[in-house]
Amino acid sequence: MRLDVFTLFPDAFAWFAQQVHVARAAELGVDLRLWDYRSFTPLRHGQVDDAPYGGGAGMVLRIDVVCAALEAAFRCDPARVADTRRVVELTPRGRQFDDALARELAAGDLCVLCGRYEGIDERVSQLVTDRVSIGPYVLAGGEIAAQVLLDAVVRKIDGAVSNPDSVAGDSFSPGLGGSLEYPQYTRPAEFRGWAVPAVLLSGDHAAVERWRRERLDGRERSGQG
Ligand code: 6GU
Repeated sequence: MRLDVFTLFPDAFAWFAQQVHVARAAELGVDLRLWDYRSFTPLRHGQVDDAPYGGGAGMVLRIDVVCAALEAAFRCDPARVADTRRVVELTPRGRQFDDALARELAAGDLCVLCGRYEGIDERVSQLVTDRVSIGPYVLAGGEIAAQVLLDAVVRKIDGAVSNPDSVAGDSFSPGLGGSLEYPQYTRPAEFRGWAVPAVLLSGDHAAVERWRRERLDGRERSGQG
């Protein structure tokens, strides 16, 4: 499986690439490649962005720069890259990312385009299969969003997480019927007077199961209650 990431800040992915499940995926043949738009720009002085037509604040990543990077990486017409893989643009205007989409994106080769500044020229829509946001708020760039997406996608790759039960039981996964995981405790059994629920220490597996089932979907209340 190929995972190609296009970014102006490849260094931002160094920590991510070292995560245990990502390193494990690499051993299983997942080929993570980071591409710097700036290395492929056809413009002088490494220029990658420009002012928006119609005026307004900020700078927009140029479509010719994005195309040049895709062409160099895949050695084909940039508009054809989407014929063989999902091509995801990360943008706050995209469809909200969730567990089901993570599962879909893990099923084959994946190409991820990070935006910066005010985003990528809208004509990037000619190149992508998906436009994805990680939530209803605006980040300065797509790099953190890409790592959120890739972290979740790599977890779905068979063998990337050593204990498969750990992925099957993830919050929001079909294994939990889309629910959140139950609460977890570990030693000490009591600390500062804060006790672990007695049922978890009882050794009664059926009772533990029942207790956990009752606590699925224990969504935390927001500040407003
Ligand atoms: Cl994918 N990008 C940016 N810049 N902001 C976001 C986002 C993406 N998802 C939520 N906010």
